[in-house]
Amino acid sequence: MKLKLGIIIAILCMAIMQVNAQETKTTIDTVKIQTSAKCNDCKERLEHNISFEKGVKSVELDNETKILTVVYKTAKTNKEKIKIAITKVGYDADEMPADQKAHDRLPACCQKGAEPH
Ligand SMILES: [Cu+2]
Repeated sequence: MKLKLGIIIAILCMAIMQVNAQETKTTIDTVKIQTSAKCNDCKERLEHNISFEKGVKSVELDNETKILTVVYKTAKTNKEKIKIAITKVGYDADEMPADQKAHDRLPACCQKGAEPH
């Protein structure tokens, strides 16, 4: 009887450990990154490009603040990588300046000196 109970406890412990292991694998985090987006085209461009980044689950740019909210899997990517991806689309990401070549390829109205529209 004692042995049976021991086995049941052991199985339960293993099951709990397995659940924990799965949780750490799929931990989801959210970051908010200030971008230099100007208009709705910028919003679409950023959301479209960043949504294809590895580990990114959802992307949304706030039209008022131009803050990009990114939900991502911590095992696949991190805030630094997401910011680099934003700079490669041609926009500033927090303190990280836009990739100059990518920025210069943007339509003039979407570049940093442009008036918001
Ligand atoms: Cu734009």
